[in-house]
Formats: sequence, C-alpha cells, structure tokens
Amino acid sequence: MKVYTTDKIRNVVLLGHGGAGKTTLTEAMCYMAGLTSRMGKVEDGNTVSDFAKEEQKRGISIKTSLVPLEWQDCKINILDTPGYFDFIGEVEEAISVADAAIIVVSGKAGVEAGTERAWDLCEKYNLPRMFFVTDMDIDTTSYREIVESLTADYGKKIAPINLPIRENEELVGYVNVIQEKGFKWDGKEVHECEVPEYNMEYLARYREELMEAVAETSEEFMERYFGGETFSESEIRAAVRTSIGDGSIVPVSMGSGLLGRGIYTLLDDIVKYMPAPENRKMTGINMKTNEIFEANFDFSKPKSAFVFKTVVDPFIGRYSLIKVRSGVLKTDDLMYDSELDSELKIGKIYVLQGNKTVEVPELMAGDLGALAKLNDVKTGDTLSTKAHPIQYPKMDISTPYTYIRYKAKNKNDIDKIAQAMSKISSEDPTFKTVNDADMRQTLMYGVGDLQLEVVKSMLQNEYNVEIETETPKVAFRETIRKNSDVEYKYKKQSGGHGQYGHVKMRFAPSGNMDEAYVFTQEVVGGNVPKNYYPAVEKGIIDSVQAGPLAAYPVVGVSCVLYDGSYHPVDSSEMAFKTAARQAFKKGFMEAGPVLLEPIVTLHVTVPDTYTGDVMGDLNKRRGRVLGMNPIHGGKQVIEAEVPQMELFDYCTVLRSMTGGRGIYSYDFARYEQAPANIQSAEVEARAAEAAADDDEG
Ligand SMILES: Nc1nc2c(ncn2[C@@H]2O[C@H](COP(=O)(O)OP(=O)(O)OP(=O)(O)O)[C@@H](O)[C@H]2O)c(=O)[nH]1
Ligand SMILES: [Mg+2]
Repeated sequence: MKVYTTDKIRNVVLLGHGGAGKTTLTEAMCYMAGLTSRMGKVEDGNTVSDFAKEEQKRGISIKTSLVPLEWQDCKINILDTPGYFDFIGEVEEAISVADAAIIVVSGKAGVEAGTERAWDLCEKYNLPRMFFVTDMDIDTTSYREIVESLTADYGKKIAPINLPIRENEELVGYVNVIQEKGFKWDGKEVHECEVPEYNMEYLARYREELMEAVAETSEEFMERYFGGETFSESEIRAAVRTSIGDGSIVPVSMGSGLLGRGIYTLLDDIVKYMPAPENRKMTGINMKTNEIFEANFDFSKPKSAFVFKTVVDPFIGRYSLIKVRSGVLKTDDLMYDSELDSELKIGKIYVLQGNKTVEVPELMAGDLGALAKLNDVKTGDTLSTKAHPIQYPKMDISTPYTYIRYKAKNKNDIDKIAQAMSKISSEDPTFKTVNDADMRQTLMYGVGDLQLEVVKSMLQNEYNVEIETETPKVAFRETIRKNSDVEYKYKKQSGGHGQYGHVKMRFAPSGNMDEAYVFTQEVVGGNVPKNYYPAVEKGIIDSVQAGPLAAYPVVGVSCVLYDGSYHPVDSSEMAFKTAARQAFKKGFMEAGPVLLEPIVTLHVTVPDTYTGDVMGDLNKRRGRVLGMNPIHGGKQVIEAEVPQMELFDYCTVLRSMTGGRGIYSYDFARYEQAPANIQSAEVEARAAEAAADDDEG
C-alpha cells in the first residue's frame, strides 16, 4: 500500500446498533475498493472484519477492526466497531481516532437504541457524521419512514442525499438528490436513468430541504436563495462539505451492504464530504517544557503518535494500533514513551487489513497503522521523541460495573489463567480482574454479561485453560450494636509445659466503621503483664479477619482489656492470643452482632419514558430513590441508594427494561445493617460451609 499524505486520508468509524449491518457494509466496501475479490458473509464467518473465532461463532463483532481501503486518490481507514453494548470500550477507542462517523441504520429495524447512542457519541466527540440506511434490498423497508424518524429525533439537519429506485420491489438504483438524476446499478457500474414518477415528490422535498441548508451556510448564499437563484452542483457540494464539517448537515444515504448496492456512492461521499485529519484540532503537552503542543495532524511538526488500541492475537502476536498525530513515522524510528520514560525502536510499520498485516515504509500525520511487539507499550500511551516528549490526554473509557467470581477449574492452571487474563485486559480497557483478598475471591469485571462470557470462552478456546464462575460473595461486614463484658481462661496444665492465659474484656461499638477495631487496656495491678498486650491484640487481629457471626471482616469494635490473670510459667504469647480470640468470639456474639451490607449510590440515565419502570424496579431491589435530574436529549438521571448485592444482574435487567437505552454507574456509599432475613441466610450459609469444611477436614 502506498504512503498517503494527510489531506488524502479519511478516518471513518462505523457506528450503530448491534446487527444493523456495519460489518456487512465494511465487507461490501472492501469488495468495491478491490481489497477482496469476493464478498464474505457474517453468517459464513468469512468477512475481513469479524476474523476472531468468538466473532465467527456468535455472528457479531466483538472487537473493532481497522480496514484501510484505497478509493480514488484517497486512503479510507474504516473502523468497524461492535454494536453490542458490552463492547463499548472498543467503540470508545475507535471514536478517539476517527475524524468522521457513519451511523449505520438497519432499514428493517429502523432507529434503535444503538443508533441513538451512536448519535450521542458523535455529539460528545463533535464528530462530523452521516447516516447510511442499509437492508434496502428488503422490499418491506421504508427509507421515507426512517428519514422521518431521524428528522423527528435530530431535526432539520437531517438531509437525505439519495433515495431508492425499486422495480418489482427489487432495489435497482437510486436518485441522486444533488444531481436530481436517477442511476441504475449494473454490477460495479452505474447507468443514468429516468427519475421514476413515484420518486418525484420526495426528490423535490429532500432537494428543497437541502437547498435551504445550503443557503444557510453563508449570507451570500442566503440572499441568492431568497432571490430565487439556484446553486451550481460544485457550490452545493462545497456547502454540504462545510456543513457536514460543522455538524449543521447530517446527510442520509442508503443501499444494501449485503448486495453491495449504494457502496460506490458511499465511498465517493466519504472522499468528497468527510474531513481529512488536518481539519481537526489535536493538542498535547510537551512534558519537558510543559507547554501545549499543537499537533493538529501537521506532518511538518515533531513526530508523535497515540496508541488507541492493543491487539494481542494468538496468531499474529501483539500490535499497538496508532494514529500519527504529528510528523511522519518511519521504519526503525527511535521513539520515546513518556509513560514508560524510555526510548524504543519501533521496527517495521504495518497497516492492518482485519487480521492481515501489510508493511509500509512510513505513516504521515493523521494516518492509522500498527507497530509490532512493543510489549511494554499500553493503550493510551503516547509515542514521541526524547527531544520533543509529548503526552496526549487519555481516552474516556466506560467503567465496568458487571462482575462475577471466577476460579481455576484446574489448580495447575492458576498462573496460565492469570497471564491470559492480563493479555485479555491489555487488549480490552473495559475488562479487568480483581483479587478481592478480604473476601478471598477473584473477580472479573466487564461492561456486561456477554463480555464476561466471551472471556471465559476465549480462555478455553485460545488459551486452553478453564475457569468456573459463580455469583460473587457480597463484601458484607460484621459489627456489634451493644456492649458486652466477658472473660475467657485458656488453661492447659496436664503435665509438661502448660498453657495459661486469662483475659477479662469489654466490647462495645467504636462508632468508627473505617477501622476494624480499637484496642485499649485498663488493667490495674499488672494482673495481665504489659508484655502480653501485643499477644492479646494479635488475638483480636486474627478475630477481625473473619468475624464470629458469618466469617466476614469485622468493623467498628472497641475492645478493652481490663483484667485477667497469668501464670509465671505456663503463660505465653500463644496462650493469651488464644484467650483473646475466644473472648472476642464470646464478647462479639453477646453484643448484638449484626451484618452490614455495602450500599452504593447508583446513577441511572434513561429516556423519560422509562423512569417509572426503573424506579419501580429499584424499589423491588430495596433501593431508595433520592432524586431525578433532567439532562439533554429528553433523558433523566435517577439517583438512588441500593444494596450492592441487589445489582448483580442489573446490567441485563436495565437493558431489557429500557430497550438497551439505560446506562448506569455507581459508587460505594457506606455500610448499613442488612435486614434480618439476609443476616440469617448468611449466618446459615456460613455455618453450613464450616460444617462441610469440618467433614472434609
Ligand atoms: N438483507 C440484508 N441483510 C443484511 C444487510 N446488511 C447486513 N445484513 C444482515 O444483518 C445481519 C447483521 O449484519 P452485521 O454486518 O453483522 O451487523 P453489525 O452491525 O456488524 O453487527 P454487530 O457487529 O453485532 O454490531 C447479518 O445476518 C447480515 O447478513 C443488508 O444490506 N441486507
Ligand atoms: Mg459487526
């Protein structure tokens, strides 16, 4: 593949609801641009973009694929993203390096939750965009209805630039609104044709709306428009390009990815209307001078690149996917990673075509490519030079809230699993594992259940290790509500070296839940020698790891050693430690022991229509709604306090309740006494577990 200058590059991200047709569209574009000699099909598992086993098995995209196409004299870097919300991290990585977006809408399903989310992301990143309505080969699809619902949602900026020509319900061509001409497809060719009568009304209406939008691009145009003048085709195109750039026009185009119809026009429109990287601003910080570095994709500036994705593929190895943000990257360049504070030789430069790698001699500012085997370089790192050490802001990646407990099926695989998990999380910024030492469990976090299922399957199929998963243990805590006063004498004096430790202790709520215990001594007369105080404290420390009620960590207990006795020979650290442990157990259970459960502050963002259902559901989860705040786009943020244990399945339930439109986040708020039924269930479960352990023991 040849080297392209910045002005000839188009970085376009495909966004849209799961199953809308993004991968099929990518496949059609590959075929039309000559990258492939035939079109693969998602069902057949032979597309350029969905090359991973898990993707082929499930018929959905799981990872973003980068596919560079050459069209006319330009290079179009297509970023085909997954539509399923669990894989939002992949979308957020791709959108951080895109200069424009195509929101794919299924002609069959119309505007869906994923379409709305794609729009919101484009608004957030201020991305120029257009809609492509696919599935138009299906004769029941109505382009007119979809245009109407897009206009209802997003207003006058929606501007259809073509519309379908059907003969006997078959999609045979299109009407170009700018040229007011009809065209029929013939393989990769198009031939001009009459505009059918039934298209006339909509052609006139769409054209009028487009001319209005064009008129609004300048004073001069406005005057000419109201003077009844028409604009030349090149004036219209230039105005459309400007308006797409500033977001005042969002064109709508249509076709069929499956039949490869309307793709030629789409590729032309990307080159004609979508901005090159040089039209976008990009700034970083010079870590040496602390000055702002205006990279702006300028190839004459010192070189810098941003690592927006890491691929750790069992077959092709590790690749860092980059966008050059300034200068020109050349093979074997010596680069500097300011995060690692180390220089590294980048070796060969590649462009990825799905999972195929093609070597290129250099990459100009604005272009996307890949560097191999930079094992320490992470997603989000900046590569620059020691002379001009630049750093770019991190990407805004969604926080995972769905988690599950896992353990190795086979104990011998524990290390292999840990290595595989770290590879998977280096690839996927929304996946992480946590070793919850308090609860003696290992947890894996993701955005949703499907993502975690895919990880489990990848471990088995790609890394040959197996894990078992189960509902996580809740991070309960134990504390006391009353005071108690107990004593315990640990005495073993049956010949040989005896054991003797005797403590009298008072227990009470300390009122400080951030601390497990407070230990004070009020012993008089040396009844318990000071040198045994640490042993008594050790006994307490042991006890607070797993409380007497249900073996959960203890918090907020004041322990006062106020009396006891010792034996000059038989007393020992071990004896007093044991006495203290037994006294703690007794004292704790006599002081109104209770289980505390973690409460989180939940924020649920949903369109107005769903607030009632969401609040009703939260009530069923023992939630307390604190308030509701309206935000842009007819949405509300519902704030509630909810026991964390009630949220294990929340991701799936919220999605089905809101048609995939609800998102949530939460933060730990505090601990609160768990209801009696939950406490007794936990106490019984722990008792049963302890009994099972004894039997095994
Ligand atoms: N009839 C018809 N079917 C299509 C068209 N485009 C896609 N499909 C079918 O729709 C299904 C989903 O297509 P994909 O291309 O995988 O959709 P996607 O948007 O990439 O889906 P995700 O990767 O899950 O987000 C597949 O069964 C395709 O064959 C089209 O233009 N016409
Ligand atoms: Mg896909």
